[in-house]
Amino acid sequence: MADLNAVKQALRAQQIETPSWAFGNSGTRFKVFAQAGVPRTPEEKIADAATVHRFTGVAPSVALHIPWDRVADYAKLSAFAAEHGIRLGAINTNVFQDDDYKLGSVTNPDPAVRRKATDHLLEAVDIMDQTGSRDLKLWFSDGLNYPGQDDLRTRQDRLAAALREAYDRLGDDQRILLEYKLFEPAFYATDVPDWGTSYAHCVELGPKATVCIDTGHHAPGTNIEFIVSFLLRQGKLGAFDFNSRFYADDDLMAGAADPFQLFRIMYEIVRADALSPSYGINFMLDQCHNIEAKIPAIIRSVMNIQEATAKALLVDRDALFAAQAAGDVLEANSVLMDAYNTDVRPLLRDVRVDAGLDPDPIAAYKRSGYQERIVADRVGGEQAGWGA
Ligand code: PSV
Ligand code: MN
Repeated sequence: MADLNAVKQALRAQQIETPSWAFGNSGTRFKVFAQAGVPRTPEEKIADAATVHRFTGVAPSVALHIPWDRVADYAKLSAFAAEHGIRLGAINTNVFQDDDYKLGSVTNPDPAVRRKATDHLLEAVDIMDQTGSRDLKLWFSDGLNYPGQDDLRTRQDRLAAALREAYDRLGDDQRILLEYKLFEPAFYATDVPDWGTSYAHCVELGPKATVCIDTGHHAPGTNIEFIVSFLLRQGKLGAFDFNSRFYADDDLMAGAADPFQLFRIMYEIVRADALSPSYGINFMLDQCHNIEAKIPAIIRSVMNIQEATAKALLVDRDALFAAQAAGDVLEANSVLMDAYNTDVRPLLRDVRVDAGLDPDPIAAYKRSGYQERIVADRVGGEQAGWGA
């Protein structure tokens, strides 16, 4: 049996990073449905992220995306976050929205465009120096739409060169998180399409480069927990971008589409004793709330991850390992399923009450009047949005 006190302690210590862009407007290429009260500035996004932390107690940092969150003084922004009880987390780069990047950023055939893109990565490390962020998160939309459009192999060389420059610019306590994505916006070939490509580049770079798994970036049916377990064994899993998908990169609330998959992922984390913040994995969300209210959707995502984690912590590992060693297929599966089928909501309510929080974060948020306040206050100016 899992030790209930240890389970509670682990849940209390868990940390989940929210993404600044999830608080802003987002949509599909067909329509962005704007919502009242959406932040207009990085400071307002930070205030919303702090609100998620206030009600959940486990979301003490917010990731920034540059240039969406560009400010004149990042040290001041960091102090602003601290005043609100949170800190600035990963710095996400954006080399996918300028006209120059039509044929790629760091893998573009034009050396001037590659220089511009690489300079942006270096600028992001300058920002990290000011915000105190540890993580530089890199995602490249680079790829090809048509066979023959460019040379697949040369593009890997260009990618490696840019990564090397960024890596060499890192401080002692900073690291690269290299994210992969199967497709989109490129439809034929993406330059970092899968974990193997990301892993190989990270190994070539050195110990300060690790893989970021965005759960929405795989082919349907991919066994993500296998990737998690493999990368953990290699010491190369740096971060998650959690979200849910039904078809492609849907960016829905974590745990909404496939809570069982999220449980299986969290089991591998628990299995490797990698849950504690001291292990160094950055458990981030990367979501877009196109039709649902944003702050409660983010709170719900945090709660879903907590539930998957609680179930993973409840797995009776002695019984599981014994059944596995005995080759008892049915028993091993049943031990795992017992944990998954446990209703952990009462346990999590206890954990929250012990931490001085409301047991029901969404109800508490609704009662707090925060939503009404931001709707009343945030009038005029331009709402923040994905891509704005
Ligand atoms: C790309 O789809 C991605 O997952 C990367 O993490 C980007 O930085 C993020 O989405 C932007 O929303
Ligand atoms: Mn992502």
